Amino acid sequence: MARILVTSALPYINGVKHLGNLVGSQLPADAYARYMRGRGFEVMFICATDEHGTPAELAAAKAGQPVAEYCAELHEVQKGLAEGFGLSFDHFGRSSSARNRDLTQHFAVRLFENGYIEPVAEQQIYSKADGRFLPDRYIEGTCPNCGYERARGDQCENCTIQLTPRELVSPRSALSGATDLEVRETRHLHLRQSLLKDDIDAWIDTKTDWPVLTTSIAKKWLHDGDGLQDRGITRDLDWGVPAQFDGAPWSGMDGKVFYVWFDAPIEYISATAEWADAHGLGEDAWQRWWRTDAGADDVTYVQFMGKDNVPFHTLSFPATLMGSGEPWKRVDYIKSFNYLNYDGGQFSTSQGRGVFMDDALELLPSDYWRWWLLSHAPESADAEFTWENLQASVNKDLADVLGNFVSRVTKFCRSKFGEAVPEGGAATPLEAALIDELAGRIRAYETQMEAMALRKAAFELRSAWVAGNEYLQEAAPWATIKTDPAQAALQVRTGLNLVRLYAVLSQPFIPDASARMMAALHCIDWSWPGDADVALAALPPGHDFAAPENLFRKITDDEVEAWRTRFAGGRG
Ligand code: B3M
Ligand code: ZN
Repeated sequence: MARILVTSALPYINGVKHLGNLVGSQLPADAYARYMRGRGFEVMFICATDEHGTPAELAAAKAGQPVAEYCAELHEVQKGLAEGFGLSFDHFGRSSSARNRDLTQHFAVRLFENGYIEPVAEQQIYSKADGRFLPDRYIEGTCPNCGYERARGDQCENCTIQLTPRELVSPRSALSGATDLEVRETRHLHLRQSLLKDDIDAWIDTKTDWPVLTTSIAKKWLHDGDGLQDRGITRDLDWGVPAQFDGAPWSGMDGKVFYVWFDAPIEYISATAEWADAHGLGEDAWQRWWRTDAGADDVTYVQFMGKDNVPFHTLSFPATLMGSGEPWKRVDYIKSFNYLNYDGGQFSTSQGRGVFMDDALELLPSDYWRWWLLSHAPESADAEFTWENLQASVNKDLADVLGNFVSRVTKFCRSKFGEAVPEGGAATPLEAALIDELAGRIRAYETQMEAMALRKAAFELRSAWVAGNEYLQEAAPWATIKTDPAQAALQVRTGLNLVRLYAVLSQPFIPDASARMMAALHCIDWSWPGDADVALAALPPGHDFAAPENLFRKITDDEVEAWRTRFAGGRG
């Protein structure tokens, strides 16, 4: 049986993610993984927190915590929120794991041995007071462009101009404020990506089915300007994977760690090893997903990410894998997303603007958010979140269409036939037409899900719900029962089977509601519908159920008003 490896871009550790982050990687990856499991594929769905780099150190400093403690805490927070949103990771790892340290160092050694990593001497700012080299972001001074006094060595936050530390007027250490800075020579490891440019280019040319958003970004980086550049992959930080270690074929990297974008994608692999460790499994349990010499040739590997992450996944991570000269599985398909905007502006973590995962779960059940986000995913262009739009989707699609259908069918059955599937007469052209329509919708839904076209898939799913409502409206068992009880019974039986069908189909989008529908039906048969008519016979006459409470509630105008006001200010 075919196997599918799904990875979501790793959420950065420095705080709770907003809904724009969620819909750009983790959530669509989850819908896809759930769908593929539903279709019977063996799926490995991997995510992790991305924990290294200056933003982690700075966030920890701001929180007044040691960075390791901060990361451990935020990992648990993010893990809890992922569970709250029903994200069905097989493993949610940590890029700070021992597995990732070892594997990152392993790749670096292999790349060095193959000539793709070399130590390069650089001039860098050293702070005597701090006793260390300072990364660009750790140097502050006056912006030569706008005069802002707290510009950073990489950028001025005030006028956004890109800077180098040496351009700052009166530079000082952001750590200690020390001004006795001097330029010293130091060595860094460089990844010689330029040597792999043609290989990467040729590899991307084989990916003719990739979205244009993905390939155009990759091609731009490969060909614009000077083309693919060699990159420094070490930094002067304490927190990260140490660049000097036992068995390292170089010296002089003491006090340095690998650049966060070097080790983060390696964590996709390491997290799968962490999964094996967590389940007491051996090396081949994870290697069969990742090593083509251990069977990973059979694996289809799909990555989900926001468009800003594409260069790292199309160029530098493949360069790491290729340059190792080892048989690592490379990505087969990259699904990338545009941005979700918030009420006329951008979601912003630094400004606390928009709705964050914890806020969202406090307001409404996760299915409501999942449905809105996935059915409005920023696929072909940026998308916009508004409270009215959320309200309209939830109230119409979930409450009026799906929820109302489930409620009408189950409650009508209970009042007329009791809480068991009634026997009923023979199918009429009305049922035949329903089956026809559903068959088309189901196949279209499959096509869209397989293409990871979430908006279109959501449309087909909703259309399938609508078809059931229209059937019920036309069949009108509440009228039929007065003249032809057997016919009414058939209509109700069809309706109850539709509930099961909807539970199975909807599970990638609204897993909690699906589970409640199945629980109400006392059904554990999640098998995917092959033929629509067979699927509508899954619950046989006599099968008992219990009419569920309302599946969804409506969002009121007052709530919309209150939430808009509450979230206007940012979260401080
Ligand atoms: N952590 C994405 C970000 O926070 C970055 C993804 C890493 S994927 C290997 O924008
Ligand atoms: Zn400035």
